[in-house]
Amino acid sequence: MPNQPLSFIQPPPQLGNEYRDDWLLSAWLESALPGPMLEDQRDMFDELGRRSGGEWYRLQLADRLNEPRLEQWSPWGERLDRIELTPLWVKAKTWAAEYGLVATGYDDKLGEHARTVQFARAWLFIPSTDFYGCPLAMTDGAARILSDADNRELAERALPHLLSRDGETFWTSGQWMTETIGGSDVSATETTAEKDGDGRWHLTGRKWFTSAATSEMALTLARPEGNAEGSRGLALFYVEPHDADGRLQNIEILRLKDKLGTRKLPTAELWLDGVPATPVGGLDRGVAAITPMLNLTRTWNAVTACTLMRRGIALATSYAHKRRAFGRLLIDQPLHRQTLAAMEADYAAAACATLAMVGELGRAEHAHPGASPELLRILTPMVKLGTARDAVACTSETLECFGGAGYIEDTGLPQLLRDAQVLSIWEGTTNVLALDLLRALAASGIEPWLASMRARIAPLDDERTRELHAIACRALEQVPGWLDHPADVLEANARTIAMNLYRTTALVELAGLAHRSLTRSAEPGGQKPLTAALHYARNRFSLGPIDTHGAGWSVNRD
Ligand code: UCC
Repeated sequence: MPNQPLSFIQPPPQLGNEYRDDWLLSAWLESALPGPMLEDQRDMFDELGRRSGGEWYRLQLADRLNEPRLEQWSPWGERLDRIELTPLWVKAKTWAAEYGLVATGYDDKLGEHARTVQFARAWLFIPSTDFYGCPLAMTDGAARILSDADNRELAERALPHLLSRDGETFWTSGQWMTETIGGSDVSATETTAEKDGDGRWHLTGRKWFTSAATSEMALTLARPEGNAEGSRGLALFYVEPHDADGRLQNIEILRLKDKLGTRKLPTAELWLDGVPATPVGGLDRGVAAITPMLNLTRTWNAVTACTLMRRGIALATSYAHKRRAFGRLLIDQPLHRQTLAAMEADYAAAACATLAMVGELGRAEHAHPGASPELLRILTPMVKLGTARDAVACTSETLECFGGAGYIEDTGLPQLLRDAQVLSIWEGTTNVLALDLLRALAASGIEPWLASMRARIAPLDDERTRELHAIACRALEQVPGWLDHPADVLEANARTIAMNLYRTTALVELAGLAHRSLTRSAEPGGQKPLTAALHYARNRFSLGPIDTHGAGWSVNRD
């Protein structure tokens, strides 16, 4: 029997050019970027799309079993603490630099569109490079903080590396926040900062979860001696973990973390034993000082969520054109088509909410007359939490689209779901972000968001998009009712409120894209956003009820 030729071999799914095949991303870029700018960028998008669906995807599959390795000791007893990265990760650093995946966000020639161009490139890079987006996210956050900080010396030292387009000189940055006592509640950070006789600072403590531990620099929090407890007593420090010979300076790598997913990331537990460090700014308000980095890593998190959804859909759609069951291709079976359509509608909605947030980020950073920093502050936690949960659902559905094959490791499919699961945990869990959204709403009120939504739906009141307009209007009418409650009711319902606002944002942005695409193009491709928007509005869009009675929130207290 083993030598018998198999009567049937299932052709695997294949990817094409991930830029050309992603109608949503193309439609968004067409409507968001000025024509000449899009023409300038198109070759690079095309190249990234080709490599993402070809060479990089194949490398990712070939690299499947490789993981970073920690070499702690030499055979002769010398402490080494060296991390060997996976082959794909080693290459990804050069590609990231050469495609300007961080630098483009700071390219003043692109003005308020710099973030859209940057994240469009990242969109294509991320799903084929084993979460190399993680160090890029933190690098972006560090570049933002150092660009804005009043610390010329640090900016002059690090920024040319963080924004380099040359793999040899490009640096990535870590973000060392999490400690055993403080994962979500960072204010409890135990790491201390001490000044020596020469005025230099040294940090001591255990950092429990430091992703990309091989980075050339990191931003981290520590409590200067004598400072008060709580987040205001923390300060933000800059650290270069290695000396000129590439040896760790006063840092021990205790272990690499044994994680459910993102296993190519060398996430480590570190012991800081008097590490030399430089304050980025003042010696207090450290949590507030690091929030620009947090908000950027949350933006990357949302982009990553969309790209994993898109990758799952691309693979499942390809497979549906190759897999025959019950006498027909899957793509010809109405229920399977409906499943794929739902995934695509969810992706389109998540992507529009995310790209709208990215556009808002670009406008805010360039002080564009239409910018609203308050709106951006509201959108960031909302879109991060919503897209993360959508990505987990969509990648889970992806696996089901393959039946048993989706559960088999060497198809490379289970990694999608494992990786997606991190998105709703790191950079703030769903609940932490829902509370952060309430914090943002307490500061600005809901008006910046409501004004933006109203402005976006106004043009939809025409023949082709009237149904979408009506559904969006009904949702907006309910918003004041979600928010008009005492603080304890708001807190208990923060997640429902956040998801309702996220879904409404996603619907409005997708409907807006549908309208702009119809107006611009009479070609059949111009209809796709409308089809997805109608499917989303009719079948996927649902709003949760606010629990004002406390039945849910008093569960299991006794
Ligand atoms: O380190 C990590 C591993 C890296 C992995 C990188 C992944 C990249 C993914 C990319 C995809 C590929 S993960 C670390 C993750 N940890 C977190 O995200 C922390 C989660 N916890 C929170 O977000 C909490 O809400 C805290 C820590 C921010 C709460 O801090 P406090 O101090 O208890 O709360 P406060 O007092 O409300 O906030 C302190 C100040 C306030 O300002 P002031 O002092 O002016 O009143 C807040 O308004 O910070 C302000 N603030 C913010 N400002 C708090 N959050 C924000 C915000 N998001 N934006 C602006």
